Amino acid sequence: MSQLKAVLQQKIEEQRPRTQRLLKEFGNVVIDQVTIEQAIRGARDVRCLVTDISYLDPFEGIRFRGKTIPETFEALPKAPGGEYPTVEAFWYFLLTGEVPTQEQVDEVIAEWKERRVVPEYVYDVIRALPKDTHPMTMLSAGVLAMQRESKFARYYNSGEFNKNRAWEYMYEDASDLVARIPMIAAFIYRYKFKDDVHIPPDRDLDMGANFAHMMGVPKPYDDVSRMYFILHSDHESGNVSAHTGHLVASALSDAYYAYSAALNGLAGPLHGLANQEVLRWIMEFQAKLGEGVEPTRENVTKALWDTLNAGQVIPGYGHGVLRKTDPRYTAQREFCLKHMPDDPLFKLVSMIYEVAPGVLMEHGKAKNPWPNVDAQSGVIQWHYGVREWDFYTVLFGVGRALGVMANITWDRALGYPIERPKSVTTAMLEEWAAAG
Ligand code: AMX
Repeated sequence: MSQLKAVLQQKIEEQRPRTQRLLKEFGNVVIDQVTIEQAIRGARDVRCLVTDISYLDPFEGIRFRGKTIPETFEALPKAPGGEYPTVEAFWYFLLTGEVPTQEQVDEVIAEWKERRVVPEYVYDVIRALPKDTHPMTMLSAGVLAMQRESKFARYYNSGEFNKNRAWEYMYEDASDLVARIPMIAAFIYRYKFKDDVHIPPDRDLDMGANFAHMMGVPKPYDDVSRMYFILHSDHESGNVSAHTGHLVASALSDAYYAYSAALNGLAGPLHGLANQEVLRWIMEFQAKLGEGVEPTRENVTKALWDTLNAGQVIPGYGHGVLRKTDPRYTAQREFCLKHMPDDPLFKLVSMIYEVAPGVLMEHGKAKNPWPNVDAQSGVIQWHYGVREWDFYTVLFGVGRALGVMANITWDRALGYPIERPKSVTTAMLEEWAAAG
């Protein structure tokens, strides 16, 4: 058994009695109430999900396993010659809550090289789609096609299914999926945008560096990839992609079914697709401005108001939980300030950052006028030559797999049941409203 799996098993054995005790002794303790508004408006802020992988404070932002983004970057072993931790180190940390040693990281890196082989039929499925199909559809279809490989599904059908051991098979699928999804993503990129000419993987490289290599983008894109996948991994359980993954897996659907579904949610413009929307907005703005005309506070302000007055949202701004600038935005901004401070698009994004919160406050609708992760991420991709913005949500999907896969492994470990919230009718709400 790998060190990661052994440590995970130990953590699971320590955690199970805590969950059991809460259920048996304190199951009736009330932790929230639900208002009519929350029932109608997307269950916002209702506390009814449990995860230890990450926690999102509205003002502080995300903590992965108790650590802020800077603390996470600081604590984990870095890739050789890189500024950021390897994705493999982060995976170990997300699953176990422990900072791995270099030796433990090396073991995961070696394991992923074995796991990452994608069956050829997955690529055939993607190739069978019309070439102008959205890359997110291709990714979701590729992941779904791979369901045939599920060790969890095979175990379930073996006649020996034991709930206590289900996590082991989910862990196998989860590990295969996180190792394979960057391969599928790089394939989609080169199939769609680089004349179907592919670059074989390099056995000497960790996941982030190998992804950059297969994309055909030189350094520091290896570090960009590591940073990007870590930042996009998890944002507690309630967001559309994480929640979808958790929900689908709760029916004992395997990791491939669950993650294909999660990707379909990520593909929505109010969620992951917002990063592509940000780039589209910026390009439309520049086109309207005309060749050689500099963006100014005045013309950016006007463009933002034009968007709002047309009844559209400003992509990359606002959030369901956050009430300040997203630290994932800040982390990427710091990268830009260090590596590409003079990039014209970065300057424009910075100008939008100066102006948009004020505009949104004056507009008076958004509860959070500050930027989220998507406001900054596309600009970095653009800078390093990945300019096909249709592809950006696929990158998000590669990163988000880490969080969803860690969560559904733990879901099975802790024996979480099928998820099934209760609905009520409008007439019932009216009755309760009348009764005060
Ligand atoms: N521009 C314009 N209006 C906005 C807005 C924005 N960026 N953000 C919120 N609003 C509006 C909402 O549309 C809503 O209007 P309505 O009352 O007419 O329906 C009102 O403000 C209140 O919304 P809210 O409670 O502040 O936000 P929410 O929790 O309902 O939605 C989110 C959150 C992210 C969907 C929303 O802020 C939004 O649409 N932002 C733009 C898209 C985006 O950046 N999405 C990415 C989020 C991060 C991610 O998941 N990747």
